[in-house]
Amino acid sequence: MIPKGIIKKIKKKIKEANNIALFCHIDPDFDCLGSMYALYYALSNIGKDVDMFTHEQFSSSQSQLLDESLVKVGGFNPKKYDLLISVDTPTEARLGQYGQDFVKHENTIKLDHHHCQDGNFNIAKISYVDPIRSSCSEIIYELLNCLKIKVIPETATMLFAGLSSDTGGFQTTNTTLNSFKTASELIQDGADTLKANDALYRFVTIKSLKITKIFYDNIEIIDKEIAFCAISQKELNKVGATKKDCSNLSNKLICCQGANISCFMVEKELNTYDCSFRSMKGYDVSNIASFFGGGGHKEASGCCFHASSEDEAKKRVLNAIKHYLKYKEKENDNKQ
Ligand SMILES: [Mn+2]
Repeated sequence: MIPKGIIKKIKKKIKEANNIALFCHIDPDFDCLGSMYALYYALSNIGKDVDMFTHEQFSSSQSQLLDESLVKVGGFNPKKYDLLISVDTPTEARLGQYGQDFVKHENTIKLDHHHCQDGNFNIAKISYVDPIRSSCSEIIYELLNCLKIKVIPETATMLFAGLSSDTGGFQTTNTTLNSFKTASELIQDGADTLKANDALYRFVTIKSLKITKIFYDNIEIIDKEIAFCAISQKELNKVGATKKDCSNLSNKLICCQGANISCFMVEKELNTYDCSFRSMKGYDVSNIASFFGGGGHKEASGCCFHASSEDEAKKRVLNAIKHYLKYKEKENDNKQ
């Protein structure tokens, strides 16, 4: 439950604001985009002037669900807005090019569900962060209800997509009774689940199918419990794909039998390696990601780092995972 004091503060800020700017994290996923679009539709519907800011072009599945013409990339003028709201974004760094302006602005609200470990996460004047929530979309839904702002069908569809995406289709361990309850209420509010599911799970481009083949070929199981897969720039280029065409693959990697931790490493630019970690219940991969300056959740986290070669990157990341598993083993021994 969002505390009444916070609701009251947010209500006042929204009431007083005419021009509102919304922000999401770099490398945007469906939860942050869904949360941002949901707020956009809801606040526009009550007569506010709202602009959304993002960082890059959408992936093909994102542009299938979201009206890309509604977002701006760059060109943000903080003086134009009397309220800034960030969603699903723990730190200033994750706000990318908007981070500095956001932190300096006098009226800011942060709504998030990331557990903060490192970095400057005290970025807004008013903050509501609940790491127990499956998704930021779940928080936005409760907030709109508490603020008595009508959840119109467009808003409901966006929140359903965010909720479904961050719970891996209501399957990951962060899925709670409240996630299902929220989903059912969103459907009552008119969420177009078919449209959301098509974009999230059914729609696939030829190039992402081709990169999926390479993904399966490259999977290795290390020490019986680490599922690892690397895809190089060369391999991406061969099928005309980018990192964005790989976005769902790390969820498949953790499904390998016996795997407790998975790491999907994509060379997104030359010598720049993007790692996406997943874990089974009881393991915390946000530890490993934060070692490389990244972060996220216990079961899903990510980081990006430079290395002189794929071999070096692989070595470093596997060392970190093995180190964590050893520590985990010791911790278990101590408990017994
Ligand atoms: Mn999220």
